[in-house]
Amino acid sequence: MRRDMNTELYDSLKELRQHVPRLADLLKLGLDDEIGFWKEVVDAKLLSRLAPDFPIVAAVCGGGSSGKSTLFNSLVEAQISPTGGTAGLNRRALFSIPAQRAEHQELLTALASPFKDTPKLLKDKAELTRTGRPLYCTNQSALKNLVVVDTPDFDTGAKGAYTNREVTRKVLEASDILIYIFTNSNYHNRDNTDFIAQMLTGIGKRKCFLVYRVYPSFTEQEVWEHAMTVAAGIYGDSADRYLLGVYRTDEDNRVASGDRFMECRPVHAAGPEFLEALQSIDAARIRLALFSSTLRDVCRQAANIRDRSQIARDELQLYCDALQIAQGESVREALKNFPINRIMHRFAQIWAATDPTHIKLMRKTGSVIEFPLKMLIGAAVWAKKQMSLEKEDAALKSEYTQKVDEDLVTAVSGLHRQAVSAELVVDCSARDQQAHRMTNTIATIRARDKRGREANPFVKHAGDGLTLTFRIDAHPVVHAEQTRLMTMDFKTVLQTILAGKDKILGISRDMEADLTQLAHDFRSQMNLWRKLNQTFWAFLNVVPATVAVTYVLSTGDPVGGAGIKVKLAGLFGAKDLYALFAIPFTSGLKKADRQQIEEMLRVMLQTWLKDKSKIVQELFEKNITGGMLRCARQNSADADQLINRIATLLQTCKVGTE
Ligand SMILES: Nc1nc2c(ncn2[C@@H]2O[C@H](COP(=O)(O)OP(=O)(O)O)[C@@H](O)[C@H]2O)c(=O)[nH]1
Ligand SMILES: [Mg+2]
Repeated sequence: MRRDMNTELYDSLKELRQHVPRLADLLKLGLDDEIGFWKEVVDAKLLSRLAPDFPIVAAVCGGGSSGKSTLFNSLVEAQISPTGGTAGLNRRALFSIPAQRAEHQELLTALASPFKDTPKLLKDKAELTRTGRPLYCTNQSALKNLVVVDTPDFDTGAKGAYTNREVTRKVLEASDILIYIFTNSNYHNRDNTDFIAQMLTGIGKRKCFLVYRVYPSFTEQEVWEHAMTVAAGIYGDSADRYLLGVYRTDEDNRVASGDRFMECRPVHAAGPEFLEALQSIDAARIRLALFSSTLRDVCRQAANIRDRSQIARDELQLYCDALQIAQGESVREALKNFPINRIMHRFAQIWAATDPTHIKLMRKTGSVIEFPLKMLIGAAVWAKKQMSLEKEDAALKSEYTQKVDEDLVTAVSGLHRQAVSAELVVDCSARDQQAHRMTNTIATIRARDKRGREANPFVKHAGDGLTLTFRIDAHPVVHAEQTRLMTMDFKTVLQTILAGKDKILGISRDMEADLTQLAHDFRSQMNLWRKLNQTFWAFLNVVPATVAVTYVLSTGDPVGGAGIKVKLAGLFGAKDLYALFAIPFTSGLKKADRQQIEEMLRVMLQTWLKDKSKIVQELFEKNITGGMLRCARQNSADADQLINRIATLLQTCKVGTE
């Protein structure tokens, strides 16, 4: 059960380690130092140690000549570490690793992670007396899951300074538990225990076995009392919580001469044998306890980065929305002139071609046209334009082409300027869906962001309360794309877009289909009488007096590929309609007829706008905004997934620390 939990925690942490830096990078949080530090802690302090099969690391420590090296050799069952006067001052850490695991280079590195250096195989015992990277040896001891470390001597050196202070700290940091050995001559030496206590305060308290090297004549009571002095020296009042066991090893000359290994026995006869106690250590639990505060810190930092990412993701969304609004504006700018002449012309052709046979017949005889209407339109116009479905006038064509050119240049310049700008400024109708979404996003950001920034993102109601102005900083995620766009020659961008304008001028296959559908819809809406309605038909043949009209959209809806809701204001009102077709206002079209014609024009414009918007939008995205939008959308979607995943992982890690 515990092992499983440990595995789950380990796996979650490992995944977290991948996702957090990736998330920060996706959203360009710019926290490289912070993230770098976080990764280091996770790798060195947690991941390397929490792997479920990671051996228990026990540091043998104590004052000089207490018998550390002798105990170390006894535990690994080999005379490896030099003991006694011949040893000189031990200056390096010596890791003894079960032989079958010594092959794993990563394990070696992980074991010595505080040293930031992989241990080197001990070849010559004299190496121990020189400073340098940690050393290791292999052992064949029965304790397959135990790594024992011989700690350098840390007694006070000159002027109260501790020799090997740093190496000792690193050894203790690398260890899960301590085996503290002391003798009758140093058990009351506060310098030694204070030093250890001080070290443990910095790196986290390790639990400890006490080993008292003592004369056989000492009673259990004496041994216990002296041991408690040491325990209190290291752990103060909380010694109980940290003591794993108290053992004695009786002075023995055969041990001193290297003929025997030390033997440790429990001070209280009922206690478990030393090796047994070592073997039954619950590594997972000890490590969790040891690293829970580090784990909590790491999780807190990860949660913080996730929170900041959420804000950055929202800001990115906001920028994306604003850029789309800016693009929509430019698309409309490019399509400011509706080629009413051309579209009506084409629609009349379609209408005629799809007329039922009997109507075609009636039309030929001219009997569908009523007198007042003939008057209204004017005989001359009628004669000239009736059924004039031949080729479009070349002059009209070039006039419209020129308008489109001008509109495109204005639109492209505007969009390009917005796209490379450090701040997007867009206006939007307050009733607009997109405006709504952006306002909500801004509110969410404000609520989440404790930095209390006011200036950006920014939204302001215009005096009329109907228009919103958004000012949105260019998001770091699109900076690279902005730079790319800026280094491109603007004239080339413009030329490329202008080169694609043929698609704007022509009537696409899609639009043909839409117009045919439109004709069908109109016809099916009319009753039999309406089918004969001369006004409608006559009207289709009155080619408008102008090549193109500038229309006004009353909504700020973004122009997207699908379904545009266009409301036209002011243009096709009663008077405008007459003006458009050069019909005298006094001729008095029936209200119903006028409404029908208006409706037809509205739908035609809408059909055209839908078709062309898509084309222009594609042109703009291909040449200006596409890279930015793609990158923003992709990163935003990826970040979203990571944010959710990180939340789940943090949950698992939190359970792990409880
Ligand atoms: N008489 C006796 N001497 C011991 C025993 N254990 C260690 N020593 C001696 O105590 C001295 C210091 O031991 P050592 O392991 O080098 O201590 P370290 O400096 O803490 O590593 C050496 O001369 C050892 O031979 C023991 O059980 N009995
Ligand atoms: Mg030694």
